[in-house]
Amino acid sequence: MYKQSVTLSIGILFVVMLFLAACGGVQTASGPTEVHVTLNEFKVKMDKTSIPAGAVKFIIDNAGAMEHELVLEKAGDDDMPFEVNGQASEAEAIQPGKTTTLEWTIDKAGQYQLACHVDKDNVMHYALGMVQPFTVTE
Ligand SMILES: [Cu+2]
Repeated sequence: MYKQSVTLSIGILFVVMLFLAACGGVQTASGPTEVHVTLNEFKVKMDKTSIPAGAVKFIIDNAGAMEHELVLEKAGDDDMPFEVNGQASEAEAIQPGKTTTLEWTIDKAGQYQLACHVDKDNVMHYALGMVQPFTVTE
């Protein structure tokens, strides 16, 4: 009787471990956080403004009539993209009607922003409101 219940307990434990392993697997396979960004004259719109730290994929749609760009930077900065291995956290020269992506890993929680720093024909997009702050959580 004792032996039987021990065998049963080990069996249940095994099933529980399998279940936990499966859940962990789902989490690691989920990939970067996807954020949809829409650019317009003169706004930057995000479908979410709070994301967890880690890999993020911005899917950027230029729905405006002008060329725009998108710079990922610290909140309050003015055209200060991050740089890692010679790569900058920005997508430049996005033509009207075009969609592009920017993938980046944000390790640190804090306040960031997505901004357009195109300054053409005396039109400073950033000054006209093309900036959207967002929060990165732990
Ligand atoms: Cu712009």
